[in-house]
Amino acid sequence: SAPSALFLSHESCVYGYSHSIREAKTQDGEGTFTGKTFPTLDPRTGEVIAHVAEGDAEDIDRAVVAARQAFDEGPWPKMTAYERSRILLRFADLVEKHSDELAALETWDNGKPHEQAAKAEIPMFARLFHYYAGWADKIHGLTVPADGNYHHQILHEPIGVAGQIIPWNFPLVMFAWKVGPALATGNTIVLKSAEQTPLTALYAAKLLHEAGLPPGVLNVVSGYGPTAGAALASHMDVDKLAFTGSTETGKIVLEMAAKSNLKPVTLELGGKSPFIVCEDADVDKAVELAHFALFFNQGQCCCAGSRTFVHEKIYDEFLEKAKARAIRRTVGDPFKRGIEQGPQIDLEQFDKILRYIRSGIESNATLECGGERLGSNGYFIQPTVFSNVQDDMLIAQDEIFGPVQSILKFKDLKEVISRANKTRYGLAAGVFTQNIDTANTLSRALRVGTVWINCFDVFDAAIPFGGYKMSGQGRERGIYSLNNYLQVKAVVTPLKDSAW
Ligand code: TXE
Repeated sequence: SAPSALFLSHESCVYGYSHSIREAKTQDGEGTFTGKTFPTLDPRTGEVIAHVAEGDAEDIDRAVVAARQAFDEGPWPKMTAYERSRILLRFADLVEKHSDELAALETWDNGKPHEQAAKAEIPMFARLFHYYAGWADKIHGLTVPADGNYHHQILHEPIGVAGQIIPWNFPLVMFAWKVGPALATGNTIVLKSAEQTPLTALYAAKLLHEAGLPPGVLNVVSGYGPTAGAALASHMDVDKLAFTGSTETGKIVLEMAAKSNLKPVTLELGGKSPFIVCEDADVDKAVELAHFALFFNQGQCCCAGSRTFVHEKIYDEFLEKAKARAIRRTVGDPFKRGIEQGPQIDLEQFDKILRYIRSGIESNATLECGGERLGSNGYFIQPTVFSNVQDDMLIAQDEIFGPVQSILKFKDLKEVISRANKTRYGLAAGVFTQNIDTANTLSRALRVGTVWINCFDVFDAAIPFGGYKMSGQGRERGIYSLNNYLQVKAVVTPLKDSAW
């Protein structure tokens, strides 16, 4: 019979979660095809948390076969929508019940502050599934009064087997953005988690199974991008691909999708979001929000406000206060109370961020504070602030994905609009002003998928998220995300004149 998930096994878990993780094997107890494993590391120390079964192309293939069988033979797509909704609701309730384990695993595998995981991300994860459970029985087509003596029906059908590739910065939230709409619309799934953070996807899959999700509907494969990820993107029997990650890899998977079976692709990619502080801003509040916009989640957010544009009239005061705030930021063990910043995800990202800091110094931006690793263990980086940043510097153009704030000075609105838009990205923007006209002008002029005015990183299950330009294609969350997983079928039937 089709396995409900392909995963894990193997020892060496601490904290008492080993039991749950070990349980998360395939239903029939199979391991991966090759029997290979890879270690997942604790970013606080670089030590191994667990060895995870390493899925490769053959495992993706088995997972796709299982998902196809579950799609074709049911019961999932053929269940009543209400039954599907009930399973999703039960899952969301189980998430709430197991929120302690999920939050601890998320922090352990990712390094994010435990308070953030426990108070914001796990509740958001459950909320997303409550939201999508609500959609399951409200998805329907149309009847259209088209020309001619015909009955025109438009059916909205599940697309089939969805391939989903997710990153490591918000492992559970990314899981929900992808799995939620795909399940609500009646699809089956093969999901490849990020190799840095495989644990919570496995735990969530186990809970979905417990909630009553039938075998084969969700198949989680842990593994690497160029092997498992590439096999999924180029698979001939996957009907749709959803990807979140770097713009570079986004281009690769789009090409693979085109070269294989032309599966439609949604992409949520990198960003270089402007955060614009206007001259009328309350400086203290603007400093705090700009700090949050950049440093939240160790700076590892696709929508991070990574270009802080400050009006020249308040620039000096803002700079002093932004620097003081960064120096005050508490960095350390993410399991400790009051810690605002944990370690970066891994050595590769850690090195990348330090390289960008060196590039900022070499290009003559002014290093106001930070700039170095913190301690000698794990992947901690000092909160770093650069001033005197110019648009053409690498630190103002590339996604650093770390705790590095770049502050730029501007004179007027026209200028800042043009500079804010002068990037290959278009994911989000922040605007800080007390003037409604300025807010309206900027929100219309900025070529980005989300504009936050006097707030930042406000996320809601019902509000679409996605990018302009090279930040992606399509939208996730909200009503828009459902269409990513639906086919549209027109059914035309002649009407008998005599029937009228
Ligand atoms: O990303 P990748 P990485 C950005 C951020 C970061 C940079 C690199 O700037 O510094 O990307 O991070 C899978 N075929 N973002 O290397 O490679 C991979 O296994 C198929 C922004 O982690 O894009 C993982 O599951 N799949 C971002 C996922 O793609 C492949 C979040 C993301 O990895 C693959 C993360 C391949 N050839 C990083 N290669 C955001 N938008 O939030 C890799 N993968």
